[in-house]
Amino acid sequence: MSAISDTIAQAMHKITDDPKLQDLRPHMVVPDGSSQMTTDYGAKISDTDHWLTVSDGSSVGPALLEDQIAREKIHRFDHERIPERVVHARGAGAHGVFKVFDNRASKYTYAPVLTDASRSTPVFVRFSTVQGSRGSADTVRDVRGFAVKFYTPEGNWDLVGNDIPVFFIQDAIKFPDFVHSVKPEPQNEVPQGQSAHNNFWDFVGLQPESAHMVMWVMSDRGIPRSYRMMQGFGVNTFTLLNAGGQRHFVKFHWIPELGVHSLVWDEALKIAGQDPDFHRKDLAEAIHAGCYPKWTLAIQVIANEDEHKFDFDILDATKVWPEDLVPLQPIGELVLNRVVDEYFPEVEQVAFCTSHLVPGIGTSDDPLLQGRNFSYFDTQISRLGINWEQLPINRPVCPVMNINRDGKMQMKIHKTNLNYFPNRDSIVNPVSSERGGYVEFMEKVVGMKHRVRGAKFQEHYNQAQLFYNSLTPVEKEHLTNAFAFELSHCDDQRVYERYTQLLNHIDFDLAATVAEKVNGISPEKPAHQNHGKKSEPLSQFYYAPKTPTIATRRIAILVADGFNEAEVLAVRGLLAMAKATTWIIGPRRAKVKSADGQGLVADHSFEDQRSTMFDAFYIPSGAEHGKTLIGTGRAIHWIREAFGHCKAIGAVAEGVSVLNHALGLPEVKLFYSPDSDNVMTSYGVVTTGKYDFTSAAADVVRIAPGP
Ligand code: HDD
Repeated sequence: MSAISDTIAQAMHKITDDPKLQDLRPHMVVPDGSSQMTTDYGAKISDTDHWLTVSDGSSVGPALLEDQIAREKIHRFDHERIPERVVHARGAGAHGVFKVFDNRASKYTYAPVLTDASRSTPVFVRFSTVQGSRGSADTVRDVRGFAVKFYTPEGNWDLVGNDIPVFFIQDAIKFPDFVHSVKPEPQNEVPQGQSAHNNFWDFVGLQPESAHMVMWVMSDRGIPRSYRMMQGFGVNTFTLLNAGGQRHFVKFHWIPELGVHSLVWDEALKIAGQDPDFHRKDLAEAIHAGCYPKWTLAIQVIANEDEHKFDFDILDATKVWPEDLVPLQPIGELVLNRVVDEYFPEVEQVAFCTSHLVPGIGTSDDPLLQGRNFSYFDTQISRLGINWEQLPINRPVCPVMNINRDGKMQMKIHKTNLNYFPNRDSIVNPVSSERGGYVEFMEKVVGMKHRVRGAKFQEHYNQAQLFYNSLTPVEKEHLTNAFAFELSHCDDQRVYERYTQLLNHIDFDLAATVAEKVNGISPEKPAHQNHGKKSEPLSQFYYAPKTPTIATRRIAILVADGFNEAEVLAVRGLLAMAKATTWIIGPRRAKVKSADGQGLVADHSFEDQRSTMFDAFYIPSGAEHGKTLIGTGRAIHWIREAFGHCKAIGAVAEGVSVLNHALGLPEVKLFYSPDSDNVMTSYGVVTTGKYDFTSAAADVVRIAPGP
């Protein structure tokens, strides 16, 4: 059994005895066909369609306030909404499990969640975008949230990270300014789900510490193909405490099994309109298909005594710890294996706190993290009330016992007359560290009280340069175009001019190109010499999957009446073996006749599911079908658009003629060898004059992930 299917089998098994699922079960309501309708106070309802009125039956009379059933329905409706998250409002979530490979992290920590390989820790993960509101689109250019709640027997541990390893600001006190600047502007609440506006670029232009993070967001990392294909980072520096009392600084990384992949900007823009729920659906589609998204958890560790050995401050969240200086150590894996049953009680009500740590894992003096540790609890009180941790999705799977009491929506009934400590019966007592009580690392702290950050926090461009230098040429081109797009949406000259000047501190060519594109200030010489250093893992290409796979990729099969059905069925079967999903796209969502069989019902038409929704497409053979596609404008546009987005393309015989027609290459015959059955490959397009089932089967089996 392969490693992947092994994990899936384990994950499936664990679902049945997952302690969090058992905890949630009593709260699940499963109506069946015979359920009787009642009010919230349990009285059965005889009529939910007619408000109680005074009427002789032939005309409508005044409505009566006494109608408790109608009033309850309306009251409940009026109060359905709660405040959306002030940032990260739009998101999607799923349940899963986390397991460590072995106890290799025990040199650094005694937290069993990171060291006990016999454990399967249930988790809930919420992915999100930062800027847009709850109803905004998934594929916008933005940072993605990657928040993980581990339900451990030692309490909940929340690792609230992003898909980008650094942050815009160094100190939490600036967070409200940053968020105000990136959110829709106050005078008109424009724009939604975008940072392409004056206020954002004004703020970051005046805050050079954001330069590094801005580079990441303008790179392809800002437009991931899927939540399943992005890295995650704890971003802040945390600490680990081992059984010997030694402390290490740590950064957490999530590495996706499928590799890091992005959309291209034109796709991202179009999908935002064509299917705003693209990422949300993609996550559910993969889990339903049994292709469980999976990440490796890796840690970077720095010994306590080495804190000051680097030319950057390791507590500065605008800096990465370059992997060549501090290597990644893989320690475990996360698998998402269960979709939510209901969005609101799970995804909307899940609430995270960076300060929720379990023994063996600690916070650090990172000034951004310190503020976060205050902010999250506070925001949960405002969104969900002080008893938010009693909500099913937030409740730990271990016993909770203390003298915290009351507050709105208290669910617990404590059977004791003592609600303070100490008390005459010692009903609830603190626990020593030996017996699992949380203890902080004892640290000597001496200093003056003042509002400063350390000297190394003042340097802002070295790592922005390192990131830029590490990109491949195509990534650099995308990044340059992203800057141009964003700055060209700013109409305040001071804003776009200042930012082009700032770019010149990172790279002269980048600044010059962007300045030319947006009418910014063209530099004469570099404001800061680019140091020329690179770090390979900063390019997303570095994280290509170890074993190439097409699992979960969406592949369209373009057909018109007269297509070759035997060929299509064979191709579908082969792609299904490799766990890709195939979708028949035809002139209408109805039966499309084939030349040789019953025909197939198209899943969608060219009009209603555009090429942007797919990773690849294929055009089978079939004389009539080929002629019809050539004469169908929407199909031709479909092909051109997909080719422009560098999609993988396959075609056979008449399918190749369609490609040549659509791409305007008949005289070049780039994709077509009409007299030969050889397979031809160019520009990621694979064509052949005749479909060869045997070699195709061999190809697909070669890349298939499972047995
Ligand atoms: Fe934050 C939500 C990630 C800095 C204050 N943040 C939130 C979420 C993620 C992050 C993933 C969504 C959680 C969910 O799905 O419910 N935030 C980060 C990262 C940061 C960061 C990686 C930098 C390292 N955040 C940050 C600062 C502050 C906040 C500096 C305040 C001082 N963040 C919040 C918040 C939110 C939040 C206002 C909104 C909703 C929530 O907490 O639960 O408290």
